[in-house]
Amino acid sequence: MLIFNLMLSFRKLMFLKIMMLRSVCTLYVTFSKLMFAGGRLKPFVLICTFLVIGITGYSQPPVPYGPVPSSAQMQWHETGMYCLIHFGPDTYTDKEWGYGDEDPVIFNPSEFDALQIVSAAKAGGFKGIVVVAKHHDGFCLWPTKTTEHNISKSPYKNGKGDIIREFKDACDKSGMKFGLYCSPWDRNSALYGTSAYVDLYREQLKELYTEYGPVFISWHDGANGGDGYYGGAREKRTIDRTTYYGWDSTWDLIRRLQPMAAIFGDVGPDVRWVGNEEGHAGETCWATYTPEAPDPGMEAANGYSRYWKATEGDRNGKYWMPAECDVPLRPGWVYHASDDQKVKSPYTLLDLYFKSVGRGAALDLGLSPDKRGILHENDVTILKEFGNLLKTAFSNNLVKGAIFKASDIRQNNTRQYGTANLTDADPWSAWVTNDEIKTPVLTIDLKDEKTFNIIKIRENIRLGQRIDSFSVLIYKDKKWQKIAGATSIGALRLIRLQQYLKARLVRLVIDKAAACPAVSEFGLYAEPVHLTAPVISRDKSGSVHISTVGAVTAIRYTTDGKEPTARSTRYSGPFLLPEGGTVRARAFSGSVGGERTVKEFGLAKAGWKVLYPQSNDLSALIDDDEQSVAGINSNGPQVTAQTPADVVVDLGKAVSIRSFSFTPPQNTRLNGIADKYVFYVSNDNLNWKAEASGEFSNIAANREQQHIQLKKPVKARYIKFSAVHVIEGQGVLIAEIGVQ
Ligand code: FUL
Repeated sequence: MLIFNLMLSFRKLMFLKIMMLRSVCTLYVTFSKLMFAGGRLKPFVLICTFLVIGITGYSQPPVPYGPVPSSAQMQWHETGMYCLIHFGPDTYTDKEWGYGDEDPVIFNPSEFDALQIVSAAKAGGFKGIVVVAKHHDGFCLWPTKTTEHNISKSPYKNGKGDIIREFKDACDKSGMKFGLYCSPWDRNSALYGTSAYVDLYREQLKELYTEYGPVFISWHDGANGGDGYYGGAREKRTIDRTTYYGWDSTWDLIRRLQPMAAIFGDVGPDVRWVGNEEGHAGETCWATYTPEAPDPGMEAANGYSRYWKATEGDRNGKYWMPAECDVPLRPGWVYHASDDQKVKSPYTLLDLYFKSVGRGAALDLGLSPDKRGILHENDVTILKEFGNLLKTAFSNNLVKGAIFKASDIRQNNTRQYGTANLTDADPWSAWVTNDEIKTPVLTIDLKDEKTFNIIKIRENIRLGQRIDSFSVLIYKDKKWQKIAGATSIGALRLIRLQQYLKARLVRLVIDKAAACPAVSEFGLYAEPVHLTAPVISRDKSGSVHISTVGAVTAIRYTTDGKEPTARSTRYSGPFLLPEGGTVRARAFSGSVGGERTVKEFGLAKAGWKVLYPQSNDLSALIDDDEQSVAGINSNGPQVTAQTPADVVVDLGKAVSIRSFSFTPPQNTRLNGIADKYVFYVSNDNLNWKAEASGEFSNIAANREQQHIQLKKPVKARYIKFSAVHVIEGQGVLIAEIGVQ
């Protein structure tokens, strides 16, 4: 041990000598240069500076590892969570994507209130908003000179309105950051597909970034090309998304006008799409990334593709290109009254927060003002509850005041690199070790036993992503026991334990690092105890089952639209709901109620039969289980992106149908995903009447159940779902078909 310590001291001494020597040389060179340049006082100042550095600790800063964030990316990391606002003609047509032929006259919000929307986002703990200034339908929410298809042609404020200005002012007023999303795909423009459109698109960006800055993010989505109005041509236009937009020049333009804006796109350049619209990054999620062409066969007809790697990033990626996780608060991005009960719950949002922000990415939550031009009451309440939850969960860092003992501190310089940096107000000041120490240990004495279920850790990302993996241990039963471990840290890593743990001594062990670690925060927290939302399901016979986990005294439910209270019907076993309806349920512990679940059911499928195609077993598409998938590829010739595939279902008896639903497979593949449909009904399985047709907009990215309302209710015994187009591949994959 003594020899080891002596060797260590010798190494440190040598290290110091080398450093001193290096500094002296540098000084000598500088000194000579200045002398040569005729400077008289400057060398003196330099000598003094050198002496000060020497006396105060000859600090040798750690060298960054790999790519590091730019200033624009740093401010984006610090923003962490923001909201994406979709509001425009689609709000009034009840669609996710407009075709481009919408009459501006339909855009006339009676109570538009940007401050109500921005304030609700702020109450939810979000730090900024991104407004969709133009979506795929091409309607511009600001009075642009680039196209007639804009707000000045709407009755809103007699054509004098400017939604972007109002949002911008509301952000300034409430201290929220502001960002913009101007869709490159424009289904209205006659020029789309030509180079003149690219010029026009850049002009739109120029207007936006000159008039409405500063923006913290410039958001660009990847849905490009397909059919549309295109100035009346009503045709399909295909572009080569890798070359058409000339993104490099567009990025240059944005950088010039908004140098502090992070540019978001499917593959960066500053922030990458995480690869799903479910709001979560991979369990491992590196901020570094090397974009590659999409996997072969993954390119979609409308330009969508899946970047499988994006969810995780690349450990030694070429660029600093962290992930953004976008997800709507409701099932879709645009307001639909039929989704009023489907707003994600505060605990669902908290879960997404852990899986996005807590994995070093950002959370971008979609908000959709309703036809009035404000957020629906349910959305406002949920945002507020989520904000409170977040605040409560992270209000008390249990390591404050604890005693920290690090196995190593860089050059023993506790002031600059010591453990006090782990809990100070600066999120990036860090505990750093000497270059050769890559697997240090930090022991924390909390002084008392404390209960926690959240572990928080951060790296000083200005020095790159240095740590490969780490473990957290507690001292229990006279030994150190591992309670958690993870890989990537980066800007933030939150670990949410399955259960609350009690400990006085906690240890952070860096298991592997590419360079000496620079840990800038360590925290332990306890989220409020809560009763989990029950799970509601219905079997094929029409029986509803409700279950929950944890210690509860009762589950209570309603089927009449009322909120379940401690006096509502107590669930004592499955009950029948063959005609469908809405079930609301909550767990109770005494009189304290947990989070509620709302589930809507259509007609039970007990007597249903798939009549066509007959060749294989297709019962999976009417088994009320969205995880089981039926494949149809035997519709005469092989089903391709152009050839329709039909499914005929016998409902057993004539029923009244208000709407039909279609559930795509719940995976992320594009193969076999229907994006255009016709829905027919019949009473004799011979004469068919088309009751609805259209596109499942955005189904490539968002796999929510599609709900199509018929113009008026019809009575029928047979239904036919015809997939007239699939995004990719041959054949159609269907998880579920239903009627309501
Ligand atoms: C996607 C769009 O196609 C969706 O409609 C939505 O705007 C989402 C945020 O981005 O690319």
